Amino acid sequence: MTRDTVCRLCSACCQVEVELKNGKFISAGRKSFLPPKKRIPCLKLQAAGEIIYSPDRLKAPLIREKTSRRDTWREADWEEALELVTEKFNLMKRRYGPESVCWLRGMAADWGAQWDYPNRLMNAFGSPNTIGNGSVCHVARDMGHTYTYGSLTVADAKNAKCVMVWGKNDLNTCPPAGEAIFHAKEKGAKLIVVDPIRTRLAEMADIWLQIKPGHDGLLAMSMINEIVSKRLYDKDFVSDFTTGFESLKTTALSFDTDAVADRIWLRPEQIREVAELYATAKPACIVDGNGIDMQLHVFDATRAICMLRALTGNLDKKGGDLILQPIPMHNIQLRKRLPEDTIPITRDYELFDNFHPTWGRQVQSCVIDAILDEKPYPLKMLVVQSGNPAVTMTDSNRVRKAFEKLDFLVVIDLLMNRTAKFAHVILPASSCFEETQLNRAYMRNSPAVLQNQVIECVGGSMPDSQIVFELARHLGLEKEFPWKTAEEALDYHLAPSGITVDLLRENPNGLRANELRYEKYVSEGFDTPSGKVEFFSGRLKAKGHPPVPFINGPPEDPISFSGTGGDLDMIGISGERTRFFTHTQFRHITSLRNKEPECTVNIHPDDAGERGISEGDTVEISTPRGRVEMKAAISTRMHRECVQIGWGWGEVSSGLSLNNLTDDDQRNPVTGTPSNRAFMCRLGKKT
Ligand SMILES: Nc1nc2c(c(=O)[nH]1)N[C@H]1C(S)=C(S)[C@@H](COP(=O)(O)OP(=O)(O)OC[C@H]3O[C@@H](n4cnc5c(=O)[nH]c(N)nc54)[C@H](O)[C@@H]3O)O[C@H]1N2
Ligand SMILES: Nc1nc2c(c(=O)[nH]1)N[C@H]1C(S)=C(S)[C@@H](COP(=O)(O)OP(=O)(O)OC[C@H]3O[C@@H](n4cnc5c(=O)[nH]c(N)nc54)[C@H](O)[C@@H]3O)O[C@H]1N2
Ligand code: SF4
Ligand SMILES: [Mo]
Repeated sequence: MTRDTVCRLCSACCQVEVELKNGKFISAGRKSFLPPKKRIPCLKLQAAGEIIYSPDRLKAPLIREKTSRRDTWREADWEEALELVTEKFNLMKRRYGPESVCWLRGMAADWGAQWDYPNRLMNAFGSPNTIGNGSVCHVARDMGHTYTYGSLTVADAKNAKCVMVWGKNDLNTCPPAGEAIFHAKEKGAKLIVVDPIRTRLAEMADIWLQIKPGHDGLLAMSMINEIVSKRLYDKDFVSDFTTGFESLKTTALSFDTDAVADRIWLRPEQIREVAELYATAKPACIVDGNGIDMQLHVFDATRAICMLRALTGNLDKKGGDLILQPIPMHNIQLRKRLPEDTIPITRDYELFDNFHPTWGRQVQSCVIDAILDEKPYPLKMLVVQSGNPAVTMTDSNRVRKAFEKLDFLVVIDLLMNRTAKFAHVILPASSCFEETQLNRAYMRNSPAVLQNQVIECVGGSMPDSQIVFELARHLGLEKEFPWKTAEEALDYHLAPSGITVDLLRENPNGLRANELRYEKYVSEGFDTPSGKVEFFSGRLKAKGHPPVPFINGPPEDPISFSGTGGDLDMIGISGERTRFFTHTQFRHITSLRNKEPECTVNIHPDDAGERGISEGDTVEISTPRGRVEMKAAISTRMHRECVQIGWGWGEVSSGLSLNNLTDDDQRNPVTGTPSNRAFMCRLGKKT
């Protein structure tokens, strides 16, 4: 028997068909518009059975017990565990106020319905502190898009004549998008890749820009300079649909291409060639990604890239970058329930907190600030859901100190991960094949496709939605959570669209609430205060932020620990992501681990030679925040003076945790983003 659903083993949210036997998951295949031979295989999906039925899955809630000699874990039933969590919620509320309780979200349960439920619960409970990890993932980029033209765009690579891939590696991280790029290339589209690493996509590219990490804003501004100076921009679009062109032009002129090229490890003629190709091959799209997300300049760099889309008239055109067409849904977060004067822990990032009606609060570093520095007030209790922040948050030492200081920590996860080891209660969640939900990818853009429960919950686990609903009932919030099932909740959520869960099940390949339309801005304008694309933003100016990206000219070095001097002479980066794992997940899955048994650091042969490092040697990498030790892999995929450090291995051993090295002091002033992916470091052979 086969069933359709959406895989959520990573955030690509692929549509899949699952093979079942006697109610058990046997295998799954990804749907694709390409014939089977041309598809990009997903090894994680091939290992889904092993992941679902892993003996490491938690089978019952666990409660920490203190004995005179050590802490142990005891299995409990759901009722007892939820009672205990409820008692602590209420205790904190009485002692310190409801805002002392915070819900911290990782990426694994998705940002759609599964993000709305805890927001609703916490708002109804009285705490504004439901915090996601969007400051280090794509939400900061989403804000850059939204502030420029009112919406995130998606690249229509399949129909493009030129695809510019900027800090994204879809062959590993999003196979459906990777296949669209393959298809376009086969039909003759030009491919430009901007990436410090020679990825497989970079090898396929017509032009590969091996940019200095963290410097993408400079490249975008000098491309704007080239396009404006050579009058390659779309004059009609600029005059009819944009504001602030003259201010952008003046700013861009200070990004002299020769000077920029010199700073970012490129040749001036490469920048000129790319600017010309991108501006003249129509339609062209830009696929932007996580390579830009963890940069200190993420907001301005993203805005500058968005402005390239607008200048060239590629917005909302077939083969260009499409403005989203979300399905109409209720906003169920109950944010307005909080008193007007409620202060969230993210209060310094007010614009980011409010740029979108449902993204909510996403500056995760503020959680650690509030626990350690007790500002704006102390956080005493944390619920961590579907994340492993002990490994994935910036500056692991600081995170560890914060977790040790908490009065109470609840973790909702499939496994006993490194974060759960700090917890007082662990609640076992079900995997994506065991629950029904609607993912953000399918809420924010049509068609809507259902993630459909295809097997019973494994062991004593419970789907994330049910855990939130049950906790809400224990907290006396049944009025806000009248739903018994995910289906009931989704039907309410979806009501404005006329779509129901039953209809979605009848249409497993998705339902559109509205037909696909291009150039919607002609009749509707853009969803910005001026109704136009804003090269100059009055909203930003009013709050003291640069109204035009990089309005003060080329910025100082944006990599953390720059200027510290001494022997911090290498740039450490985390990227590209591997095909076999999702962040810290799946290292316990034998078939995947066999493909990549250990963590390595890629080093250019010249840098290795200078330090007497050979292939397989153990090397030490350190920064003022901490150190890691791992095996050296010598490779020309890297630029000189740059090392690529394996990502996500901190789950296996804390000595392999890349975030031992990262800095959380310097952050983007709008989005609170630290420079997680690029930092100065020392490299040496372990003696
Ligand atoms: N230095 C540096 N830092 C980074 C990054 C980087 O590249 N470099 N990347 C950043 C990015 S983009 C992101 S998104 C974050 C990722 O950070 P996290 O979200 O913390 O990452 P994961 O390791 O994927 O942790 C997911 C956890 O959720 C559990 N899980 C899986 N499925 C479910 C489910 O359905 N329900 C529940 N309750 N739990 C589930 C898994 O077992 C795992 O323990 O890290 C960020 N941090
Ligand atoms: N297999 C797998 N798939 C995943 C994930 C996973 O962990 N594993 N995680 C999921 C999540 S949460 C996310 S956010 C997405 C991310 O998906 P992508 O956006 O594709 O993320 P990465 O592969 O981390 O980075 C993309 C590229 O950016 C490059 N890069 C690094 N630094 C820079 C820089 O300074 N400038 C530029 N221009 N490029 C740079 C990297 O070398 C890499 O090739 O993937 C999702 N899918
Ligand atoms: S890429 Fe991610 S979402 Fe898609 S099938 Fe593979 S693991 Fe699942
Ligand atoms: Mo992410």
